[in-house]
Amino acid sequence: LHQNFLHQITHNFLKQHDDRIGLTLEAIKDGFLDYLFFNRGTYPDQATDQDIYQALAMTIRDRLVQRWLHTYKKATMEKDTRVVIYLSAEYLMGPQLGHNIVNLGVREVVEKAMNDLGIDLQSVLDAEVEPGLANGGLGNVAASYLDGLSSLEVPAIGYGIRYEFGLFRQSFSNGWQIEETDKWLQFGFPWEIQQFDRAVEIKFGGSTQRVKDESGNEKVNWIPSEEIKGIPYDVFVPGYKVNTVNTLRLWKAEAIDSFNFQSFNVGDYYGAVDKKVSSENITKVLYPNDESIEGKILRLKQQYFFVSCALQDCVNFFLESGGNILDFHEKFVVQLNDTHPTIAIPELMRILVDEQGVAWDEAWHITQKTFGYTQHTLLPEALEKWPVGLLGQILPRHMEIIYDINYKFLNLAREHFPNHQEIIRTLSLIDETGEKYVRMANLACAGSFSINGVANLQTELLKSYTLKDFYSIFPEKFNNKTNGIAPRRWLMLINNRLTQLLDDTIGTGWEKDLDQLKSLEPFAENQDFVNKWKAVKKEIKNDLAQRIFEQQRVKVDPNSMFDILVKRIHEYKRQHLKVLHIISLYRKIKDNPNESYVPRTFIFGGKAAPGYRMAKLIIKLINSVAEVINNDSSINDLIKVVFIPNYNVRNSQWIYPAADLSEQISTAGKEASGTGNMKFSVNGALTVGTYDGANIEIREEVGSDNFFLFGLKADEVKSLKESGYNPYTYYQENESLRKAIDMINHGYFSPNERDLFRPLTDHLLYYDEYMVMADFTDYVRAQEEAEQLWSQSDAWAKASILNTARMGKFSSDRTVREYLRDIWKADAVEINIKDTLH
Ligand code: T68
Repeated sequence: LHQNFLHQITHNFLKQHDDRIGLTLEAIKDGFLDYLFFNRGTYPDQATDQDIYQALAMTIRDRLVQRWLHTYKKATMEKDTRVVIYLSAEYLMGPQLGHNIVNLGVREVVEKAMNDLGIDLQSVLDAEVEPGLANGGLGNVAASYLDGLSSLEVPAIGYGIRYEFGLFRQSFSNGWQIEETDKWLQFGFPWEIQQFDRAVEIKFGGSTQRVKDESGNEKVNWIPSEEIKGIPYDVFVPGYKVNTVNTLRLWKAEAIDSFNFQSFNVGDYYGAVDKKVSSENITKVLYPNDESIEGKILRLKQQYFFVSCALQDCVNFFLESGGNILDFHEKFVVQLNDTHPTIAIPELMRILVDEQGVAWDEAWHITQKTFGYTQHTLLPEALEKWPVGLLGQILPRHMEIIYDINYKFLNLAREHFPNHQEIIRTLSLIDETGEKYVRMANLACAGSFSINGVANLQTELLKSYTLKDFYSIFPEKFNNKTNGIAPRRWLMLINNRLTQLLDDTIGTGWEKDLDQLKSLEPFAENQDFVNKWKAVKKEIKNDLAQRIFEQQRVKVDPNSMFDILVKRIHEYKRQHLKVLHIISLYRKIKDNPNESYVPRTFIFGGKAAPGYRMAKLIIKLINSVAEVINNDSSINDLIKVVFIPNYNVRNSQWIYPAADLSEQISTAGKEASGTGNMKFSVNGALTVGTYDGANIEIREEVGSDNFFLFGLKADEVKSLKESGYNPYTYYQENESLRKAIDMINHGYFSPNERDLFRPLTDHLLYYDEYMVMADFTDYVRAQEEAEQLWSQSDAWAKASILNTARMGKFSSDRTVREYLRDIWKADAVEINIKDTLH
């Protein structure tokens, strides 16, 4: 019966094939009007922006369903197809409509379809509320690697959490950051499909019990105190102009109905409702801290929740497809995006040993062959650890397993380091220096076959400091995978003007093979092309200037140098170094009004973690400085300062293409890689940056003439610190630095509250952990170098062209290929959409 039914719908389906999923102008128009009428219940002339967006989104989604179904089937129903599993607590997906239109290769036809109906495509794209499922860079790489895997036609599934509230929305009140809930789901998210039949159950708490099975072997039972359900929602991840559409499967927590009934029967209605609410809390909100951890029970529950959902899902479909559990690691490779999903290691052990009856040593072998671990940080405070008591209370069985892993691991470590008790203590999965903690990075290193950093310098620093002892035991596990960015989103989609110019000049093909941009190099010498380049840049800057005026009523001059610093606000990223530079420039202009200056627009964007006081004070300082400078008529609009609120993917898409100068000014040895640096440079911005993270590799590629380097190197930072760093001496010795700090301290930017910024300036003068003071002089020198080049506008344009031309290395396709070659070892699988439905 089932087969007949399938044939029937297949037949009907193919009959209507072109109407429903065709990519012609007519098919897209029809699909759109159909959705507008039947799904949104409206006519084109009465439709709201949201109606139009939703109808077009559904029309595009229709074109992905068949491709997705077939890719999904290959990945899950064929036991021999190797699948890359990506586990990440965050995905920075960005707006989906424009991206999916680009990847389907239908940008022009959709634009025409909309035009024919009197609709401007850009305004439709603007109506999308982007999914707020990430803090920043770490989520961005997760999203771009899924895009890369799809584009390279490799079957993959990303697993994550469907946070109901994403990263908070930022606004300013009197210059201070205000956080509001991000209700990104309130109009519905047209790109997801709920898969109720693949729900799984997740346990928490309770205790364990040793029992004997039928054959007399001891086995462990976990008797939980709480059980909830995980419901998957699938988001499509189409590759660029290929049939592969991979799956991002996000999990939502729900209560198990039976719990409610039990309480209801004894009359405790409110108790039952409480239970339901508290289970659903698990996936309510994304924790807004990047680069630091909050030891919240709910966060640990989130981590375990999605990881257990993911592994159960994989085990289920592998066994359903006839796979043998002992081959788990042949079917899957599971990449851990930082330590957040590391509880997957004991969870897989639990599933294998307790549920599948695999012997411990064999299970450990499978586990170690399954996981790869990516490390994204160099900050000690970002290394996750969980109190043993808390972990044992939420996950009693996992705590036992971690102890067992540790026991065996430390025996191995002792063979490498006999009589080195100190080293054994640092290697231990348990930190026993005070309150006991589980060190998640150590667990990740012990339980995976690959450990990688995200840029050369970071990987080297991991090997020689952070994970030094692991490196001496397992040198073969360590490797570097320098981050990359998705060229389809970060160049094609966001910079249509430049894309047209590139296509007209070097032809297409570079979108899938970014190294082809190299053929742009000779055009840097061609005056005609240089003029076109400048004209395009000017138009893009006009667009941004207009947006800034509409949003903030600040007039900025598109002919000025757009000098941009956008990223999370953090002391190590040193937004305050930039502010000191701006203040000193402002002072200089006021003191010497008759000299000539390069007109500049300083643009900031970025959110501060809500509990990070210093970062919030930095935001207030930037806004206060902007207020004073923008309203000072004596400086003739020579400089302007703008802080664009609520920096997110959508806003960033306007910002990157418009930049002349990209600020990448972290203290050397602190930024693991950075990816914003790549987005700027590929769009033709020059970088002023420290010798840190991927800046080093960008400079190597684009050439030192086309990059303004400054500041201490990582080893110099370290030795200066060791030799006793005294920031106050820089204040004494550098007049313009002193004047800038004095202006802040004298209340120039906070006349009603002179001491407002004292905590910040005191910190700089007497502590300055991130060496802002030490790098100031050289930073100003690099800025002056940038101004000199800017004054020769053709030379600047040439350097800008060479930046774009030489950024091929930083395509995420290159990074994904390296992961595939060295770690994932999975092949491309062609998805043939004609035959599979039969
Ligand atoms: C970033 N890390 C690195 N973390 O800072 C950046 N952390 O250098 C690198 O380019 C990027 O990862 C990609 O490799 C983050 O973005 C987080 O967002 C984060 C979130 C929660 C907890 C800890």
